[in-house]
Amino acid sequence: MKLSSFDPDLSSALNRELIRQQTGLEMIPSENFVSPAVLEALGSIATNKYSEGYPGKRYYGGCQEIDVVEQLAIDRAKQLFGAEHVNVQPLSGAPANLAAYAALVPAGGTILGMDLSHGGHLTHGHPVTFIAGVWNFIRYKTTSEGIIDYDQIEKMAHEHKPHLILVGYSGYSREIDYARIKAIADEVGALTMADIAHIAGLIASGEMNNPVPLFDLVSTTTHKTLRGPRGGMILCKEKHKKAVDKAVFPGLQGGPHENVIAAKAVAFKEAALPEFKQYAQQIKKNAKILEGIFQEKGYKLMFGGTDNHLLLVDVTPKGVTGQQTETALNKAGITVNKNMIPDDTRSPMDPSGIRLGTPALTTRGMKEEEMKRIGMWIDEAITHWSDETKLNAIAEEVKELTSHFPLYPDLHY
Ligand code: DSN
Repeated sequence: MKLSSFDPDLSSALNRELIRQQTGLEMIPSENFVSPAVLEALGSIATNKYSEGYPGKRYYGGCQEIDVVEQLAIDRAKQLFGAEHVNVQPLSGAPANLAAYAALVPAGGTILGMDLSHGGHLTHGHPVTFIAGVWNFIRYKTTSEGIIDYDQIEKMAHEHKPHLILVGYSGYSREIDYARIKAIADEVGALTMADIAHIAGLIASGEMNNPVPLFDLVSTTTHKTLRGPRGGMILCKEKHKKAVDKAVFPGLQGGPHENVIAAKAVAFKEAALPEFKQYAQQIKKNAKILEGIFQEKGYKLMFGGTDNHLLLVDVTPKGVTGQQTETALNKAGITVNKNMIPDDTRSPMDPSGIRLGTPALTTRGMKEEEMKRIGMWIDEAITHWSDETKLNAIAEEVKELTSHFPLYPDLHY
Protein backbone atom coordinates (compact mmCIF):
# COMPACT_ATOMS: atom_id res chain seq x y z
CA MET A 1 0.00 0.00 0.00
CA LYS A 2 1.27 3.47 -0.79
CA LEU A 3 2.38 5.71 2.06
CA SER A 4 -0.23 8.34 1.22
CA SER A 5 -3.11 5.86 1.62
CA PHE A 6 -1.69 3.97 4.60
CA ASP A 7 -0.44 6.93 6.61
CA PRO A 8 -1.95 10.24 5.46
CA ASP A 9 -0.73 12.09 8.58
CA LEU A 10 2.87 11.20 7.85
CA SER A 11 2.62 11.72 4.11
CA SER A 12 1.10 15.19 4.65
CA ALA A 13 3.97 16.16 6.93
CA LEU A 14 6.49 14.92 4.35
CA ASN A 15 4.73 16.79 1.55
CA ARG A 16 4.72 20.00 3.60
CA GLU A 17 8.44 19.52 4.32
CA LEU A 18 9.03 18.94 0.59
CA ILE A 19 7.29 22.24 -0.19
CA ARG A 20 9.33 24.00 2.51
CA GLN A 21 12.53 22.69 0.93
CA GLN A 22 11.34 23.57 -2.58
CA THR A 23 10.14 27.10 -1.86
CA GLY A 24 12.71 28.31 0.67
CA LEU A 25 16.40 29.17 0.57
CA GLU A 26 18.33 26.57 2.57
CA MET A 27 21.45 28.21 3.93
CA ILE A 28 22.38 26.07 6.93
CA PRO A 29 25.94 25.21 5.84
CA SER A 30 25.70 21.58 6.96
CA GLU A 31 22.63 20.86 4.83
CA ASN A 32 22.30 19.82 1.22
CA PHE A 33 20.00 18.07 -1.28
CA VAL A 34 20.89 14.52 -2.30
CA SER A 35 20.43 13.31 -5.86
CA PRO A 36 17.48 11.09 -6.84
CA ALA A 37 19.95 8.18 -7.17
CA VAL A 38 21.14 8.64 -3.57
CA LEU A 39 17.50 8.84 -2.40
CA GLU A 40 16.69 5.66 -4.29
CA ALA A 41 19.56 3.72 -2.69
CA LEU A 42 18.61 5.09 0.72
CA GLY A 43 15.04 3.82 0.33
CA SER A 44 16.19 0.46 -1.03
CA ILE A 45 15.71 -3.08 0.29
CA ALA A 46 19.25 -3.00 1.66
CA THR A 47 17.55 -1.69 4.82
CA ASN A 48 16.18 -5.21 5.44
CA LYS A 49 19.53 -6.91 5.99
CA TYR A 50 21.51 -7.52 9.17
CA SER A 51 25.23 -7.73 8.48
CA GLU A 52 27.29 -7.36 11.67
CA GLY A 53 30.95 -7.57 10.80
CA TYR A 54 32.72 -6.45 7.65
CA PRO A 55 32.74 -7.60 3.99
CA GLY A 56 33.88 -11.24 3.87
CA LYS A 57 33.68 -11.58 7.67
CA ARG A 58 30.05 -11.38 8.80
CA TYR A 59 28.23 -12.87 11.74
CA TYR A 60 25.06 -13.49 9.67
CA GLY A 61 24.34 -15.49 6.54
CA GLY A 62 23.03 -14.09 3.29
CA CYS A 63 25.46 -11.19 3.10
CA GLN A 64 26.95 -11.92 -0.33
CA GLU A 65 25.31 -8.96 -2.10
CA ILE A 66 25.54 -6.67 0.92
CA ASP A 67 29.29 -7.35 0.87
CA VAL A 68 29.37 -6.05 -2.70
CA VAL A 69 27.46 -2.92 -1.64
CA GLU A 70 29.73 -2.16 1.32
CA GLN A 71 32.93 -2.94 -0.60
CA LEU A 72 31.88 -0.53 -3.36
CA ALA A 73 31.44 2.22 -0.78
CA ILE A 74 34.81 1.44 0.82
CA ASP A 75 36.74 1.29 -2.46
CA ARG A 76 35.18 4.47 -3.81
CA ALA A 77 35.89 6.40 -0.60
CA LYS A 78 39.51 5.17 -0.57
CA GLN A 79 39.96 6.33 -4.13
CA LEU A 80 38.21 9.67 -3.59
CA PHE A 81 40.33 10.73 -0.61
CA GLY A 82 43.50 8.69 -1.18
CA ALA A 83 42.94 6.72 2.04
CA GLU A 84 44.71 3.53 3.10
CA HIS A 85 41.67 2.26 5.00
CA VAL A 86 38.02 3.30 5.26
CA ASN A 87 35.21 2.27 7.60
CA VAL A 88 31.84 3.31 6.17
CA GLN A 89 29.70 1.99 9.03
CA PRO A 90 29.61 4.94 11.49
CA LEU A 91 26.00 6.03 11.81
CA SER A 92 26.87 9.71 11.80
CA GLY A 93 29.53 12.24 12.76
CA ALA A 94 29.24 11.96 16.54
CA PRO A 95 29.47 8.12 16.56
CA ALA A 96 32.38 8.35 14.10
CA ASN A 97 34.26 10.69 16.43
CA LEU A 98 33.49 8.54 19.46
CA ALA A 99 34.85 5.47 17.62
CA ALA A 100 37.90 7.43 16.49
CA TYR A 101 38.79 8.48 20.05
CA ALA A 102 38.14 4.94 21.30
CA ALA A 103 40.48 3.56 18.63
CA LEU A 104 43.33 5.99 19.18
CA VAL A 105 43.28 7.18 22.79
CA PRO A 106 43.09 5.19 26.04
CA ALA A 107 40.33 6.29 28.43
CA GLY A 108 41.56 9.26 30.45
CA GLY A 109 44.07 10.20 27.72
CA THR A 110 44.46 13.80 26.62
CA ILE A 111 43.02 15.22 23.40
CA LEU A 112 43.80 18.74 22.21
CA GLY A 113 40.83 20.15 20.24
CA MET A 114 39.25 23.47 19.24
CA ASP A 115 36.89 25.37 21.56
CA LEU A 116 33.24 25.18 20.40
CA SER A 117 32.67 28.93 20.26
CA HIS A 118 35.77 29.33 18.07
CA GLY A 119 34.43 26.93 15.47
CA GLY A 120 34.95 23.52 17.09
CA HIS A 121 32.23 20.94 17.62
CA LEU A 122 30.36 19.52 20.62
CA THR A 123 32.01 16.14 20.00
CA HIS A 124 35.44 17.75 20.24
CA GLY A 125 35.15 17.64 23.99
CA HIS A 126 32.54 20.15 25.07
CA PRO A 127 31.88 19.69 28.81
CA VAL A 128 28.18 18.84 28.22
CA THR A 129 29.07 15.68 26.28
CA PHE A 130 29.50 12.14 27.61
CA ILE A 131 32.90 11.89 25.93
CA ALA A 132 34.20 14.81 27.98
CA GLY A 133 33.95 12.48 31.00
CA VAL A 134 35.89 9.71 29.25
CA TRP A 135 38.84 11.64 27.81
CA ASN A 136 40.66 14.70 29.03
CA PHE A 137 39.95 17.39 26.45
CA ILE A 138 42.06 20.53 26.37
CA ARG A 139 40.74 23.28 24.12
CA TYR A 140 42.64 25.77 22.00
CA LYS A 141 41.20 28.92 20.45
CA THR A 142 41.61 31.13 17.41
CA THR A 143 43.81 34.25 17.55
CA SER A 144 42.29 37.71 18.12
CA GLU A 145 42.55 38.20 14.33
CA GLY A 146 40.39 35.11 14.12
CA ILE A 147 42.56 32.44 12.57
CA ILE A 148 43.77 29.16 14.02
CA ASP A 149 46.46 29.94 16.55
CA TYR A 150 49.13 27.42 15.53
CA ASP A 151 51.63 28.91 17.99
CA GLN A 152 49.15 28.40 20.82
CA ILE A 153 48.53 24.81 19.68
CA GLU A 154 52.28 24.18 19.68
CA LYS A 155 52.68 25.69 23.15
CA MET A 156 49.73 23.72 24.53
CA ALA A 157 50.95 20.52 22.89
CA HIS A 158 54.31 20.84 24.67
CA GLU A 159 52.60 21.70 27.94
CA HIS A 160 49.91 18.96 27.94
CA LYS A 161 51.59 16.21 25.88
CA PRO A 162 48.31 15.08 24.28
CA HIS A 163 47.77 11.61 22.83
CA LEU A 164 45.89 13.22 19.96
CA ILE A 165 45.71 16.61 18.28
CA LEU A 166 42.36 17.28 16.67
CA VAL A 167 41.53 19.80 13.95
CA GLY A 168 38.56 20.27 11.62
CA TYR A 169 35.64 22.47 12.51
CA SER A 170 31.94 23.15 12.07
CA GLY A 171 31.94 26.94 12.35
CA TYR A 172 35.36 27.87 11.00
CA SER A 173 35.63 29.37 7.54
CA ARG A 174 39.35 29.26 6.78
CA GLU A 175 41.78 26.75 5.29
CA ILE A 176 43.76 24.53 7.67
CA ASP A 177 47.54 24.02 7.59
CA TYR A 178 47.60 20.26 8.19
CA ALA A 179 51.36 20.03 7.63
CA ARG A 180 51.96 22.49 10.48
CA ILE A 181 49.68 20.48 12.79
CA LYS A 182 51.43 17.23 11.83
CA ALA A 183 54.82 18.81 12.57
CA ILE A 184 53.60 19.94 16.02
CA ALA A 185 52.19 16.47 16.72
CA ASP A 186 55.49 14.87 15.72
CA GLU A 187 57.39 17.16 18.13
CA VAL A 188 55.39 15.79 21.08
CA GLY A 189 54.69 12.26 19.83
CA ALA A 190 50.93 12.84 19.39
CA LEU A 191 48.61 11.26 16.85
CA THR A 192 46.68 13.47 14.42
CA MET A 193 42.98 13.54 13.62
CA ALA A 194 40.92 15.83 11.37
CA ASP A 195 37.13 16.03 11.45
CA ILE A 196 36.35 17.15 7.90
CA ALA A 197 32.56 16.78 8.17
CA HIS A 198 31.78 20.23 6.80
CA ILE A 199 34.34 20.38 4.03
CA ALA A 200 34.57 16.74 2.85
CA GLY A 201 33.00 17.61 -0.52
CA LEU A 202 35.45 20.46 -1.03
CA ILE A 203 38.36 18.16 -0.17
CA ALA A 204 37.11 15.28 -2.35
CA SER A 205 37.00 17.65 -5.31
CA GLY A 206 40.47 19.06 -4.65
CA GLU A 207 39.10 22.48 -3.68
CA MET A 208 40.58 22.41 -0.16
CA ASN A 209 43.67 20.84 1.42
CA ASN A 210 43.37 17.09 2.06
CA PRO A 211 44.59 15.86 5.46
CA VAL A 212 44.10 12.16 4.59
CA PRO A 213 47.63 11.51 3.23
CA LEU A 214 49.22 13.20 6.27
CA PHE A 215 47.04 12.42 9.26
CA ASP A 216 46.57 9.24 11.29
CA LEU A 217 42.80 9.44 11.09
CA VAL A 218 40.12 11.54 9.42
CA SER A 219 36.45 11.45 10.39
CA THR A 220 33.56 12.88 8.45
CA THR A 221 29.86 12.91 7.90
CA THR A 222 28.68 12.08 4.41
CA HIS A 223 25.70 14.43 4.13
CA LYS A 224 27.14 17.94 4.16
CA THR A 225 29.21 19.29 1.24
CA LEU A 226 29.83 15.65 0.24
CA ARG A 227 26.10 15.48 -0.58
CA GLY A 228 25.44 11.89 0.39
CA PRO A 229 23.00 10.34 2.85
CA ARG A 230 22.99 11.27 6.54
CA GLY A 231 25.86 9.17 7.93
CA GLY A 232 29.49 9.02 9.02
CA MET A 233 32.81 7.53 7.92
CA ILE A 234 36.37 7.05 9.19
CA LEU A 235 39.44 7.15 6.96
CA CYS A 236 42.75 6.10 8.47
CA LYS A 237 46.24 4.74 7.99
CA GLU A 238 46.52 0.96 7.57
CA LYS A 239 48.23 0.74 10.99
CA HIS A 240 45.00 1.94 12.69
CA LYS A 241 42.67 -0.28 10.64
CA LYS A 242 42.24 -3.00 13.27
CA ALA A 243 41.64 -0.58 16.14
CA VAL A 244 39.18 1.53 14.12
CA ASP A 245 37.15 -1.41 12.82
CA LYS A 246 37.03 -2.93 16.31
CA ALA A 247 35.94 0.35 17.87
CA VAL A 248 33.06 0.78 15.39
CA PHE A 249 31.93 -2.86 15.59
CA PRO A 250 31.66 -4.56 18.03
CA GLY A 251 32.95 -1.72 20.22
CA LEU A 252 30.16 0.80 19.76
CA GLN A 253 27.68 -0.19 17.07
CA GLY A 254 25.59 -3.17 16.06
CA GLY A 255 24.27 -3.98 12.59
CA PRO A 256 25.35 -1.47 9.96
CA HIS A 257 22.68 0.45 8.05
CA GLU A 258 23.39 -1.05 4.64
CA ASN A 259 20.80 1.07 2.82
CA VAL A 260 22.72 4.14 4.02
CA ILE A 261 26.00 2.52 3.00
CA ALA A 262 24.51 1.84 -0.45
CA ALA A 263 23.58 5.52 -0.71
CA LYS A 264 27.10 6.49 0.43
CA ALA A 265 28.50 4.38 -2.43
CA VAL A 266 26.32 6.30 -4.91
CA ALA A 267 27.36 9.66 -3.45
CA PHE A 268 31.06 8.73 -3.68
CA LYS A 269 30.60 7.80 -7.34
CA GLU A 270 28.93 11.18 -7.94
CA ALA A 271 31.72 13.00 -6.08
CA ALA A 272 34.32 11.63 -8.49
CA LEU A 273 32.57 13.21 -11.52
CA PRO A 274 33.73 16.45 -13.17
CA GLU A 275 30.30 18.04 -12.39
CA PHE A 276 31.04 17.61 -8.70
CA LYS A 277 34.25 19.63 -9.01
CA GLN A 278 32.29 22.41 -10.73
CA TYR A 279 29.75 22.30 -7.90
CA ALA A 280 32.53 22.56 -5.30
CA GLN A 281 34.13 25.50 -7.10
CA GLN A 282 30.75 27.23 -7.33
CA ILE A 283 30.12 26.73 -3.59
CA LYS A 284 33.25 28.77 -2.89
CA LYS A 285 32.43 31.44 -5.48
CA ASN A 286 28.94 31.82 -4.03
CA ALA A 287 30.31 32.14 -0.50
CA LYS A 288 32.71 34.88 -1.70
CA ILE A 289 29.78 36.87 -3.12
CA LEU A 290 28.05 36.77 0.28
CA GLU A 291 31.32 37.71 1.98
CA GLY A 292 31.55 40.83 -0.22
CA ILE A 293 27.96 41.87 0.50
CA PHE A 294 28.28 41.41 4.27
CA GLN A 295 31.51 43.40 4.29
CA GLU A 296 29.98 46.19 2.21
CA LYS A 297 26.95 46.35 4.50
CA GLY A 298 29.03 46.68 7.66
CA TYR A 299 28.65 43.24 9.28
CA LYS A 300 31.47 41.73 11.29
CA LEU A 301 32.73 38.55 9.65
CA MET A 302 34.41 36.15 12.02
CA PHE A 303 37.83 34.89 10.89
CA GLY A 304 37.88 37.87 8.50
CA GLY A 305 35.93 36.10 5.73
CA THR A 306 35.80 32.67 4.12
CA ASP A 307 37.91 30.17 2.20
CA ASN A 308 35.20 27.52 2.16
CA HIS A 309 31.41 27.18 2.04
CA LEU A 310 30.39 29.06 5.19
CA LEU A 311 30.37 32.41 6.93
CA LEU A 312 30.08 33.13 10.61
CA VAL A 313 28.64 36.61 11.02
CA ASP A 314 28.38 38.78 14.14
CA VAL A 315 25.02 40.51 13.71
CA THR A 316 25.06 42.51 16.94
CA PRO A 317 26.59 45.62 15.31
CA LYS A 318 23.23 45.83 13.50
CA GLY A 319 21.35 45.99 16.82
CA VAL A 320 19.95 42.42 16.58
CA THR A 321 20.79 39.07 18.15
CA GLY A 322 21.43 35.72 16.48
CA GLN A 323 18.00 34.42 17.51
CA GLN A 324 16.18 37.52 16.24
CA THR A 325 18.04 37.18 12.95
CA GLU A 326 17.29 33.46 12.58
CA THR A 327 13.58 34.10 13.25
CA ALA A 328 13.35 37.07 10.88
CA LEU A 329 15.13 35.21 8.08
CA ASN A 330 12.89 32.20 8.62
CA LYS A 331 9.85 34.43 8.06
CA ALA A 332 11.53 35.71 4.90
CA GLY A 333 11.93 32.13 3.61
CA ILE A 334 15.67 31.95 4.31
CA THR A 335 16.93 29.25 6.69
CA VAL A 336 20.16 29.88 8.64
CA ASN A 337 21.23 28.98 12.16
CA LYS A 338 22.03 31.20 15.10
CA ASN A 339 25.58 30.56 16.25
CA MET A 340 28.02 31.52 18.99
CA ILE A 341 30.94 33.68 17.88
CA PRO A 342 34.43 33.36 19.42
CA ASP A 343 34.30 34.22 23.15
CA ASP A 344 30.64 35.14 22.80
CA THR A 345 29.25 37.01 25.81
CA ARG A 346 25.69 35.97 24.91
CA SER A 347 24.06 32.56 25.45
CA PRO A 348 23.94 29.59 23.01
CA MET A 349 20.13 29.98 22.72
CA ASP A 350 20.48 33.64 21.75
CA PRO A 351 24.06 34.17 20.62
CA SER A 352 25.63 37.10 18.77
CA GLY A 353 25.99 35.42 15.43
CA ILE A 354 24.51 33.50 12.57
CA ARG A 355 26.18 30.80 10.49
CA LEU A 356 25.23 30.41 6.88
CA GLY A 357 26.57 28.66 3.81
CA THR A 358 26.10 27.98 0.13
CA PRO A 359 26.20 24.18 -0.54
CA ALA A 360 22.44 23.53 -0.74
CA LEU A 361 21.74 26.57 -2.93
CA THR A 362 24.67 25.66 -5.18
CA THR A 363 23.25 22.15 -5.60
CA ARG A 364 20.02 23.81 -6.78
CA GLY A 365 22.04 25.58 -9.49
CA MET A 366 22.23 29.06 -7.99
CA LYS A 367 25.24 31.15 -8.96
CA GLU A 368 26.69 34.64 -8.45
CA GLU A 369 23.64 36.58 -9.70
CA GLU A 370 21.26 34.77 -7.35
CA MET A 371 23.72 35.13 -4.45
CA LYS A 372 23.78 38.91 -4.93
CA ARG A 373 19.99 39.06 -4.64
CA ILE A 374 19.98 36.71 -1.66
CA GLY A 375 22.69 38.70 0.14
CA MET A 376 20.64 41.88 -0.29
CA TRP A 377 17.49 40.13 1.01
CA ILE A 378 19.37 38.91 4.07
CA ASP A 379 20.54 42.44 4.83
CA GLU A 380 17.04 43.84 4.28
CA ALA A 381 15.47 41.18 6.53
CA ILE A 382 18.00 41.92 9.29
CA THR A 383 17.49 45.68 8.97
CA HIS A 384 13.68 45.25 9.13
CA TRP A 385 13.73 42.23 11.44
CA SER A 386 10.52 43.17 13.29
CA ASP A 387 8.56 44.34 10.23
CA GLU A 388 6.28 41.41 9.29
CA THR A 389 5.05 43.08 6.09
CA LYS A 390 8.59 43.55 4.83
CA LEU A 391 9.58 39.97 5.76
CA ASN A 392 6.49 38.56 4.00
CA ALA A 393 7.34 40.58 0.90
CA ILE A 394 10.86 39.10 0.84
CA ALA A 395 9.37 35.61 1.29
CA GLU A 396 7.28 36.17 -1.86
CA GLU A 397 10.39 37.17 -3.82
CA VAL A 398 12.22 34.12 -2.45
CA LYS A 399 9.37 31.89 -3.64
CA GLU A 400 9.52 33.41 -7.09
CA LEU A 401 13.29 32.85 -7.30
CA THR A 402 13.11 29.23 -6.12
CA SER A 403 10.46 28.44 -8.75
CA HIS A 404 13.24 28.81 -11.35
CA PHE A 405 15.37 26.16 -9.59
CA PRO A 406 13.17 23.05 -9.40
CA LEU A 407 13.95 20.58 -6.63
CA TYR A 408 12.64 16.98 -6.83
CA PRO A 409 9.89 18.05 -9.30
CA ASP A 410 8.53 14.49 -9.62
CA LEU A 411 8.43 13.71 -5.92
CA HIS A 412 5.20 13.42 -3.96
CA TYR A 413 4.50 11.37 -0.83
N1 DSN B 1 24.95 19.79 13.22
C1 DSN B 1 26.12 19.88 12.41
C2 DSN B 1 26.34 21.26 11.91
O1 DSN B 1 25.38 21.92 11.62
O2 DSN B 1 27.47 21.69 11.79
C3 DSN B 1 27.32 19.39 13.07
O3 DSN B 1 27.05 18.32 13.86
